[in-house]
Amino acid sequence: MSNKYYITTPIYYVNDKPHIGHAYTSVATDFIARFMSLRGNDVRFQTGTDEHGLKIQKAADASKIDPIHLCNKNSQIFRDLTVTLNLSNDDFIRTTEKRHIDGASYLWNRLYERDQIYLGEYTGWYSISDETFYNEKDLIKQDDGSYKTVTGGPVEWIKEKSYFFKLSEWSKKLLDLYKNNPNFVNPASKRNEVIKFVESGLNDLSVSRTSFKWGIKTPTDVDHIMYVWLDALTCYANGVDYLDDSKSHLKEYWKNVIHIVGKDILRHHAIYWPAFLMAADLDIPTKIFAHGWWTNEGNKISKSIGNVIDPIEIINEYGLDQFRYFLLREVPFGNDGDFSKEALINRINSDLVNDLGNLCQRSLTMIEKKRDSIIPMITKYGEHEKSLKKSSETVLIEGSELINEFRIHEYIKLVWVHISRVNKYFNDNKPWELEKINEEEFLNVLATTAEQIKNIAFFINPIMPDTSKEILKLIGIIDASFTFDTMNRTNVNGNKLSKIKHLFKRV
Ligand code: ME8
Repeated sequence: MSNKYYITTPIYYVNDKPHIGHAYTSVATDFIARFMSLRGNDVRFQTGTDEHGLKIQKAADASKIDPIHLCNKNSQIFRDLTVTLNLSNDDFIRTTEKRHIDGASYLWNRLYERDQIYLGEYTGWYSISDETFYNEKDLIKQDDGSYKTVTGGPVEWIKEKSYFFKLSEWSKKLLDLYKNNPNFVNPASKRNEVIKFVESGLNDLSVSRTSFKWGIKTPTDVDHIMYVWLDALTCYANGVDYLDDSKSHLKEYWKNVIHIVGKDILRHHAIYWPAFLMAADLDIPTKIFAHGWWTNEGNKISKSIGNVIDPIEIINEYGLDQFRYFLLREVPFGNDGDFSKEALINRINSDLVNDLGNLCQRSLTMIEKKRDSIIPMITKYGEHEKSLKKSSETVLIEGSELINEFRIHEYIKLVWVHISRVNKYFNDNKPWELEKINEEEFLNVLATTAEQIKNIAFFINPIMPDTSKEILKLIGIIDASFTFDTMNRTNVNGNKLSKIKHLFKRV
């Protein structure tokens, strides 16, 4: 099996302002990408912006500007967000780029040539806010007789000429796919929802529009533009040149594809996307993971309530790594979560300041003061030192298994169990007393603690990449390549510390 992995996050709708959901999808995907690199996989990570559709055309019309100008401006806001969040993405694709338009057209042609697309007329419910067609049975009836989607958006009745994709013909193949690859849709609860939806019967899918212009013209009929989801989903394949006939080396990444998405867009990724690909005789992704949604202090986040959480404000107030840690640690990946400042502050003060910050501060300051900043040598592996070594190895082995199952918050818990063991080792050995009675033991405790601080810096790298670098810098490691292999080969004994400073501020 190839060591190359392609990890993707959904491309952001350029019409919205960045909110906590965008930050969450991206940071969680970044975690997975960084963790897999850490354990030696060759990872490619892509994000980008989704720029077509009626919503964008309407917004551009309202501001009397060309849609592409609105897209240019808003896409840059999201590109800046990837920097603010310290994402390790290799690519940022825009659906208005030529490579994307060419790829989407390539897929359309393949579907058309294989007789998977036919011309008809669409009459039914459409939600502009979700850019999604709905069956009446999947909508919620309001007191005034109108309908709303589960995400709360209004729907309108539309009637227009449209090309249809023969989705109904793919039900059996899709059900076989879920049955034969139980890990295709994750977590299991979401897989069951997808299976139920497909079992309830799939209608053919309207895949083109004629009532507005802001989209990719279908290559077989210039009066139609592609349905925005057919267009957008191809961004994943286009980022690695999969939808063209070139000999690009990036195509190799299409062998192991992991899509991380929010639960609201699981249907598009777990049903439409593999159906399009299978119908075009193309390879499908390996895994799809759907994460939950965040609420704000117990309330659904919505523009109309005005309680949208701006990730940049939180980062400015509390710090980036604090925010990343909170997002990943607070909620089991796959579940819904509630954002509250109180919960964020608790995590910062207890896990970051008390546990991790204090460990580094106390032990390294002792090396600074008592050993002129030179980390001593480990001279003995007694029972306690061996058990710390074992605890660290457990993080490596069990951690990797947990991440294979996307159990991010449990990995973090495991790392924190290790941190508390190192803290306990330091406390129980009382180096401040040992110094006076047994110098060799004293130095061994400092050296062992520093060695474990190095390991911890690697373990936290996918969660808090800046803090990870900062800790390594403190113990004299600069420009480390972030792999567990480097961790195992790097020795800190004899290193000179750089000037000690607090890693986290108590809130
Ligand atoms: O869906 N909590 O883009 P998007 C958690 N362009 N996650 C949330 C959230 C919340 N409150 N609100 C949104 C799109 N998200 C499409 C994707 S991919 C080919 C096209 C998540 O900008 C949402 O689930 O509306 C999605 O994963 C991501 O934010 C981007 O949403």
